[in-house]
Amino acid sequence: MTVSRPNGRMRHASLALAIVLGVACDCGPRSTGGADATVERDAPTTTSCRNAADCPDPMRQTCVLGRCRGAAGAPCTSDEDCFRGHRCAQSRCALDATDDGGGGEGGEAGVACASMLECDDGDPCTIDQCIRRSCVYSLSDADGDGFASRAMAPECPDCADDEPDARPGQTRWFDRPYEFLGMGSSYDWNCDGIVERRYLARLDRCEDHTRERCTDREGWADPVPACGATGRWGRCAWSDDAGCRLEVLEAARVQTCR
Ligand SMILES: [Ca+2]
Ligand SMILES: [Ca+2]
Repeated sequence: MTVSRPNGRMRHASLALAIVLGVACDCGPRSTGGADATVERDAPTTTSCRNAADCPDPMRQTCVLGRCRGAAGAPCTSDEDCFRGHRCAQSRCALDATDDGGGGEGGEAGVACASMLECDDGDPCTIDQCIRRSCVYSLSDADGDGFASRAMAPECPDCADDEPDARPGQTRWFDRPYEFLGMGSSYDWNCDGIVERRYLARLDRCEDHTRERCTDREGWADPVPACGATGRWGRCAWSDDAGCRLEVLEAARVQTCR
């Protein structure tokens, strides 16, 4: 993922918006300069950018995925040119009265402002906006699970902000990995940095056991499978005729992880 770094606040806002939009931020250049540096020929309604300084109104706009998007008062040709919670009306972004303004749950207003550049709560896990002349700070939580995306900063807890089941404290076990932003997959569903397998017990060779050691403790008859893989699950069982033998309880148990 490539993120241009015009300055701290603009970069913060760009990345935050990319996360809110549920896409990876690739704010790299789309054009090399000259007369076409700010407007794409084949998409005249889209203002392209490398950072907020390329946008017509950098006080109200920031660069998200190579496109200028803005707050209330910023120039626009469609809703796509405006922040979440805003609509494009008469070529200017305006707050959408039917929306909560993009603050969402946990949004807080207070400090007076003229632009989003004046709003910074110092928390890397929040999106800082200037709405109706007040700073609004809202958690960068695109999937709505109550945890901010780790893509914002390492201290933000959500390891996959486009997958609500992947979150800190997740107690369920999964037989499939989640994908994150097209960069790979993981079974770390509880975001603790460790992939934990649920079933670890292994059986020794049942045939080697005496009657006393031929317990009915259950376990894998094969090497402990990787996450999502299957193996034979069973126990050692005694019979006077055959001695200690493997009794397969499940021919293809799935290993689950988190
Ligand atoms: Ca989240
Ligand atoms: Ca884990």
